[in-house]
Amino acid sequence: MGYRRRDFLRDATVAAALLPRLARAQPKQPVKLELPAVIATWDYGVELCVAAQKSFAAGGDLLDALEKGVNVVEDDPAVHSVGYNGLPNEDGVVQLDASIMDGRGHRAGAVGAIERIKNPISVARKVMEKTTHVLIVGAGANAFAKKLGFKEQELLSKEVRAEWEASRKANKESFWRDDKHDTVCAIALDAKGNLATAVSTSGLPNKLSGRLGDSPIIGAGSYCDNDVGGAAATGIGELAIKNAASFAIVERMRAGLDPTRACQEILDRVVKKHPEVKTDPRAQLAFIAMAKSGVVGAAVLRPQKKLFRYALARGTSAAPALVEVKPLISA
Ligand code: SD4
Repeated sequence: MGYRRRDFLRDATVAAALLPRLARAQPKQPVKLELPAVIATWDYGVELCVAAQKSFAAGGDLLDALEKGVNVVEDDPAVHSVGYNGLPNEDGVVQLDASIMDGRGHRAGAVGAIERIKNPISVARKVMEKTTHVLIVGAGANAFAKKLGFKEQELLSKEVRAEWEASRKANKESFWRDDKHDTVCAIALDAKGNLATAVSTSGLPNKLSGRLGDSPIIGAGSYCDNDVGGAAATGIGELAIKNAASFAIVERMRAGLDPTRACQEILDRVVKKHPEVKTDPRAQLAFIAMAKSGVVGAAVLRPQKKLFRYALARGTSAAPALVEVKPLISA
């Protein structure tokens, strides 16, 4: 049967009716975000991003940019709970944890409970690059660092020691303040689309000697997959470890969630598994994430004295933005 004028008119009418819908159904052009991109936790994330941008601008590799950025925070005496002037454990000793993960080759390195070395992220990078291991802890980590020429030094300033000693005399608990949640976490995406993550911390104040938090545990404190994205955590490390939080966030992104939804979903899951966190004002947990596209996201459990914000740098010259994150619960 031939194609008649009547058929043509019918098809043309149907097509015309469908047109707006078809136009709407066109796949959206993905917005091209400027690269490299760096996201980093807390307000000092700005200084981290600026150092990383400088490194990228000077031709530095993805890992150089992340390491240099984290080093700036580790070196900053005003930042408690990371590197120099970090918060001591129950014995008055600063024990630091750090990890780095390179999406290229899915490589990782970490150190735990390392002492007297102000830049544990740099030691973690050496673990990744110079050994077949992922995690070295305690005296072994110190010996490894020493062999590579890292200088040992006192990490505790007089002021923080005095504060810690005073709290021992008064009430141990008083050493805890919610403004001391400030592990540095950073995720970078270079112009070639490669991802890496880095985390560095002195961990929870007054922790038991030898306690490792989530920060040196790949999959808990940080994780990245070059095909999908990266994620990292700050807050009560035990919660992040028990829920393999960073790994879980990346897997939710792999399933198609945007970084913010992925972070929120895993935070929801933590709350469901540990309902006590809803009423414990000390229970804090926050995540940052970046997808392979450069889209970023974050989530935080509760408000605290120091707002949870992240710094975000796009490109190598624009000043990083500071973005506030709305808490999941209100108190
Ligand atoms: C830890 N997650 O050792 C770290 C502490 C932290 O903000 O992030 N504080 O459990």
